[in-house]
Amino acid sequence: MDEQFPHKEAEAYIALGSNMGNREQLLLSAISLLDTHPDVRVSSVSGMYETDPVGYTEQPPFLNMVLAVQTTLSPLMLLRQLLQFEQQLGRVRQIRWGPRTIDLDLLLYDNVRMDQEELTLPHPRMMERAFVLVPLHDVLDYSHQLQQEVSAASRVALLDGKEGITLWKTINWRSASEPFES
Ligand code: X6L
Ligand code: MG
Ligand code: MG
Repeated sequence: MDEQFPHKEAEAYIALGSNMGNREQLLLSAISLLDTHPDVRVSSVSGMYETDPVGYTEQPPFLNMVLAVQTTLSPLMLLRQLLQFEQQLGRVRQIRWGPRTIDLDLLLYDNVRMDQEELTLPHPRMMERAFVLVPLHDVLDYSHQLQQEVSAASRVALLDGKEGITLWKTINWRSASEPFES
């Protein structure tokens, strides 16, 4: 057993998006920041998808992906850590729904349901966003109660074809971060 955390470890899913600067490097930096945090371990990484912008469409295409993480942080502490990492990676909030170096959204935290001003779980709009559902489908734990719903919705989104989502590349996070067997 390789138990980094002794107890109260939760599984959370985080959506990443970037459409400014070196998008791929920004996503990789965000993964690295998360995995380096003592109370977070990145357990699974989706494909990296290039996606047409939605909401505000007059902006460059995004790279989007989703991570599964194991964490001992509470949902609110995890959210605040994500916002701090956004700052660290140069996020400046200008136009609503506008271009950003990095966006880190907390989608799911175990089976927690909460509706507070600071945080709503599950993410209230994730089921409508193919750029979230398709990568989430890559990493979602099959034991999760939402899996069937996400699976169906992402299949619809992909078959639909009009969503503008293409696989950009696949990265092997574990082998990239642990290149040598010892
Ligand atoms: C009508 C009104 C239809 C608003 C859609 C959808 C607004 C998504 C905002 C909407 C609406 C959002 C990303 C993005 C944004 C991203 C891609 C948002 C916030 N973030 N497009 N647009 N990837 N492809 O990460 O999600 S802005
Ligand atoms: Mg977002
Ligand atoms: Mg956000």
